[in-house]
Amino acid sequence: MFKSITAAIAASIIAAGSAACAGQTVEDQTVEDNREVDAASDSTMTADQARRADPGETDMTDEGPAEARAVLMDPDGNEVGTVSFTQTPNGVLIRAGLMNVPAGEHGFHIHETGSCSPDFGAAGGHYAPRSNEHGALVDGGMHAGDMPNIFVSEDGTLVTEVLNANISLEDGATGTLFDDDGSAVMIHSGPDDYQSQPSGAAGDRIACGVVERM
Ligand SMILES: [Cu+2]
Repeated sequence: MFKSITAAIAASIIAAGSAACAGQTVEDQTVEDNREVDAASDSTMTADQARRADPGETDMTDEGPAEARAVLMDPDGNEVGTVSFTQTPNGVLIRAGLMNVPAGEHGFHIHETGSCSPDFGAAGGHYAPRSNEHGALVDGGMHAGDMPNIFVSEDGTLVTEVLNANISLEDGATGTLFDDDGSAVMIHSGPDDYQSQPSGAAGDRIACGVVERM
């Protein structure tokens, strides 16, 4: 926020200068610019929230990763898409862009270990740092890594977003994807039923990607 106020003040100085050149009164310009500064002061965002809400500034900080990415591979080693993660004040926004995935409904999870080799079993179970049960339909649920099913088009593509409020990209946070052994994204052959233990009876693991800091 300090930066935006500073920018507003700097803009006011420049604008005042050019207004004077253009023959307008400097006084008029100053009233208008004061309004800008007031508007910035009225904001209830904390400086930290403001920084995170602005992707342009997020990359300039050194307070931990705000973005991450996983490249998904099928069991034959072919790339089938990318999943990107962006920290927000309300959770992690996840965007998946897929291709060459079988059409239909698929379970889509964060798994507990950041490994997809020698096979996708290396990713372990669902990421569950709070030891919840599996599934949104279950009392005592759900795993932090549980997310809604995805629906892939007939042509094998999908672009979708989901906000996961139970995970974080921040070091040391409960639910961080960057714990000691990392995390992986998984797509299953069938849908998650949101209640079967321990993983929603979603079938085989058909795509896996290790979550990596950006
Ligand atoms: Cu899974």
